[in-house]
Amino acid sequence: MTDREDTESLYTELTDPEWPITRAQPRSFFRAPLCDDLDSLDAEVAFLGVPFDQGTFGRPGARFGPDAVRDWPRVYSYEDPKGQQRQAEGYFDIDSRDELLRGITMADCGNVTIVPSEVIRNFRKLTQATEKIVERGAFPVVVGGDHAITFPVVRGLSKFGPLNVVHFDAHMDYTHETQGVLYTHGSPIRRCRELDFVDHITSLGIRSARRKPYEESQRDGSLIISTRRFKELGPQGVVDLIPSGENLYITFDIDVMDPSQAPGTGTPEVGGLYYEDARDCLTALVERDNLVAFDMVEVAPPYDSSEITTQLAAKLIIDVLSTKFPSRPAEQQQEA
Ligand SMILES: [Mn+2]
Repeated sequence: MTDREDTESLYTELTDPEWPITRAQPRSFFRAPLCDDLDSLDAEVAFLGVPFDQGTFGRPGARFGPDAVRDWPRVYSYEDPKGQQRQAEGYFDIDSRDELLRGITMADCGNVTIVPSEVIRNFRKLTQATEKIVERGAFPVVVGGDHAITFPVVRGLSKFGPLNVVHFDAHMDYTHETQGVLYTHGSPIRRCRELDFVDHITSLGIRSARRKPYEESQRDGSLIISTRRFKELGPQGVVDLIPSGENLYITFDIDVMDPSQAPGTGTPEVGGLYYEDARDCLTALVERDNLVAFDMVEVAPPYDSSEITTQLAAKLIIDVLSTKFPSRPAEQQQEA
């Protein structure tokens, strides 16, 4: 059939037999299949949403982050109209002329069941969910939520100690306590520092800091690279300064990005990273070290413009995953 005949037949037949005329496919990250029971999780990559912004001082809204990233329509790895395919068909990349993530198995494990005003209980659930995901041998990708969620995730990764943490953020997030409260989005890196199995911590892209947490982070041995220094060094120069360890966790606060590219966040700061800076630094780190889990936090859709912040978050997740999990050859896809 010629292309023209094909086009005509599509008009005359009105429906494509491959696609149902209605579809009740649930929203999921990159249209991955759902997993409703962590004890039977069977996938290489496990997405977990944490619709929590009870740790936010100023502008809330990050609780809508997970579903906004799920709904980002143009970056997806599964095209199966019935949503039942186990392995990703992949996401076509114009630079490599190949699909990214082809043949990788992914699952959307849904959201942690957040309850209002019960921060400790919510965090316990998140730690348990993280532990179950790694027990099942899957790679957790946790989508927040505000930055307070990073501590309960990292707490669930003790089997990977010694664990290095690389933290992308405009802010230090190293405040010990605020009016006696330990679990805000101003403290997650400080809480991670208190975990015995966490080894070295690096904070990248910092440009809004106060003296006390800065000096405390220096006392505690953290490496801080400001946005200005990041731009002087370039992404590879930054990676060369970061100590390499046995295992790596990356926490990515979207406010590290320049607000022109990521306005949809509670605490934007002028003068941030651009997409290529962040992508090249992330992929160089993931190529060098053994990344064991990853979070993307502080995407706050109520402040977004044209969904560009959600798009950026979705794209960076794909960049990290496709570096960590190279595509399988097309012919192996069925057997893998
Ligand atoms: Mn942060």
